[in-house]
Amino acid sequence: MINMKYVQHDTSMLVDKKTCLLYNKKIINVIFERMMIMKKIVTIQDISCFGKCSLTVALPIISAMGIETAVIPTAVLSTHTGPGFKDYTFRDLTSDIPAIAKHWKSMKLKFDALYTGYLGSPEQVEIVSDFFNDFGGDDNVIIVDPVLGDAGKLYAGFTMDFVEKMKKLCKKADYIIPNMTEVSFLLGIPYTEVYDEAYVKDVLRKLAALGCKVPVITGVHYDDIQQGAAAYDSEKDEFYFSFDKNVNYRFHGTGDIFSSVFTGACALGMNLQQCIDIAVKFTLDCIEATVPELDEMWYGSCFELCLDKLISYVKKECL
Ligand code: PXL
Repeated sequence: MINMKYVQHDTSMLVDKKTCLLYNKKIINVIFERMMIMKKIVTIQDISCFGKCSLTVALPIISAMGIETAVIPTAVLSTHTGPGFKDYTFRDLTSDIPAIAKHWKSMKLKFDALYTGYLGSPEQVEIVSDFFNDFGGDDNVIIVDPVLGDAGKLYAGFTMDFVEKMKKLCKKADYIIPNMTEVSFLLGIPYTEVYDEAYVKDVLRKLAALGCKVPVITGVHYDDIQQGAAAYDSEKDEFYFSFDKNVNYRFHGTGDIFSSVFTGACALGMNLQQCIDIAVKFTLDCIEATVPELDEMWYGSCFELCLDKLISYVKKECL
């Protein structure tokens, strides 16, 4: 692109009109090819104006992976709802979603992946379900991060009615990405921090029985040494695991980081093992970058400092 601009502006005196037109044609072709090969994701989740999670995490991460990111903000909050913030504002954007979908349908927009995160109300989950009907298909994937809670508890404002709606949404997904708390709510089983591989395999099968093709559990750890993700491809009846160092702190927004990288990797055509490997590796990078800044851990992790690493991982896998 830089060379092309150079030809157009700086050396216009040196090349004749015909050559210039030829170059322009080449430029247009390159731009067109680039547009054709560029993957496109739509992510549907809230925008928390302060506190790093949901859209403020998904957008930079997916963009850094070289993927176009369209967004449907589900709500605008002054901060996220996690411990540490109180009296946050919440503007519900549920009624905007059908209008956005209608406009996009009229333009016949297509996406390589539909990716949902935090949804604000049971009604919103139903509207997102309609969106999946309109924009999902054989040529794209649906990825649901069933954001419900953490550390054994539901996030503020969520009820069991909301959990039931989220369970139904999971049915429509190719991939769901719950943490262990969300697993317990989705399956209606007690939350536990002590489990083994057999337990993880058992709950993965039960999650697949909800109707999704591939459940992926995040934050899996059998000890203090390793932490990672476990997945089950129900069509192949195969399990996949990816573990790295266990850094024993809880950081807000790491689930959103994992899901965004996983979604990007999936859209780029990586296989399931590659998808969980890159998501585990980058999430650990972000956690390690935040450890020296422990003040930040309750509102978000320093993922910004690691985006260069993510770009290099993607280049390594995709070039
Ligand atoms: O990180 C998940 C998340 C997303 N959005 C909002 C949240 C949370 C978790 O607390 O409150 C608004």
